[in-house]
Amino acid sequence: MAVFTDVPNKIAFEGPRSKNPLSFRHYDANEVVEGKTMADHLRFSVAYWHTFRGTGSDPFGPGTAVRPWEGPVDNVENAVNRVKVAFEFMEKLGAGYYCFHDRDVAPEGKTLAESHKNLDAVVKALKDEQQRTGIKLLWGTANLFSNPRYMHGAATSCNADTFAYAAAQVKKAIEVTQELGGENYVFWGGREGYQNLFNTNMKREIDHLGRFMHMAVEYAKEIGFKGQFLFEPKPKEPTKHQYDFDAAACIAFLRAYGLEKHVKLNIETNHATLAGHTMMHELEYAGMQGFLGSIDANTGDLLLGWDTDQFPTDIYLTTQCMLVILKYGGLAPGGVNFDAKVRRESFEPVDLFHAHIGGMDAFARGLKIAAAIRADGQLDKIVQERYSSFDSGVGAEIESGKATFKSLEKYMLDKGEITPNKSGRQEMIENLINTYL
Ligand code: XLS
Ligand code: NI
Ligand code: NI
Repeated sequence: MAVFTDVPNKIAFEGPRSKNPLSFRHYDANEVVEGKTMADHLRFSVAYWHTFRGTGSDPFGPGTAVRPWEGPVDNVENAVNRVKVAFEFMEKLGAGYYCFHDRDVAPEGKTLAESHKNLDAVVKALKDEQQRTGIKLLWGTANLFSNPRYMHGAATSCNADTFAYAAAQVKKAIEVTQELGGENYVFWGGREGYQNLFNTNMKREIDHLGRFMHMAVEYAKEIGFKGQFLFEPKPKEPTKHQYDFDAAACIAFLRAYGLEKHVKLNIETNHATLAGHTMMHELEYAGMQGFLGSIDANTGDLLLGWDTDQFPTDIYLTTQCMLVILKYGGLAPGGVNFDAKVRRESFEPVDLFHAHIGGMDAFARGLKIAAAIRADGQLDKIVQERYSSFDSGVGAEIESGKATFKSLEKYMLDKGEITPNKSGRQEMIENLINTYL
């Protein structure tokens, strides 16, 4: 049963002057930028949870979304039917990848064994559709936050049985990710944090999280799962404080627990802004430390204080993202996953197309603009010049480790005063960036 009958079989690239809202104006999958196709740079992925399971509910009311593929009961038969709808959507859109949590694709059973069985049945359907369409799994993950058993968290729960249940669930999720050829596996903390420090043993909880991730790494090795593990920073929501606060906190955690060789980061825009950072900051921080793995592309509403998960349409934002991503050599085996949902008022199925088309076009423009900035080289030159005092003389001695406090004191006593500072030229640089937009 085809669902998106009012949408053409393929969303086509029609160029910037197109008046057709169901076309790409900028995303041309085969266009080559810096020696690679746009499709290979961007590796767009659809988030199963938002796009096929999102209802538009919010704390003030139930869902509004019209989703003809959601039957009255959530059973395996319906889940398998939904798989066909999902692949119809992704095929028409021309996204090469998708991502899911175990519980997005298959209903939870009454027992763990039943849940495993449900998942296996749906994974079979996913595999068939992957083979039919060539669409691939960017990453899999486990939902360790919706079921009431995870009220205190999963790997950081105060209840050892909850830890055990989460471990069993992640074991299975890694297995199905491997079965589907998933290129990555994501840990997002869900409820791994605290509401109140008076009842929390933070040291024990974070130690448990470290142990949990080691078990995952060990199991992956045991079964030969070659995908990249990713850790997704988020500072708060639903908890007051999440242990995976931001890129810096996640990297410190991975290093402290000896996981730095096995896990990279999945950086999400709205999580960056919740942490009081920009997405560019988070990408740069992860990139400079060698931890840039993948991104969850969305955006928040800066007037609202929560994870609104909107589709990214701001070209300034996508330009900043692509500048940093190109600088660090791209995202593969990661990609650009739209961890984003349509607004509650955009309740029709076709709105899902408008949303993804907008996000893909915004990233295509960001990619082209970033490539133009890099080709022009002015920005690079400004930054290089800004630090040029470290290229030779005393600066080079500082960087190479040759200089000491003693040698620098002698140098300054001889010299007397510093070489005059130069302007940071921030406004001029901001004007320069605008000339490429
Ligand atoms: C929630 C997270 C979540 C992860 C996957 O805020 O972004 O969707 O990406 O568990
Ligand atoms: Ni996310
Ligand atoms: Ni999020």
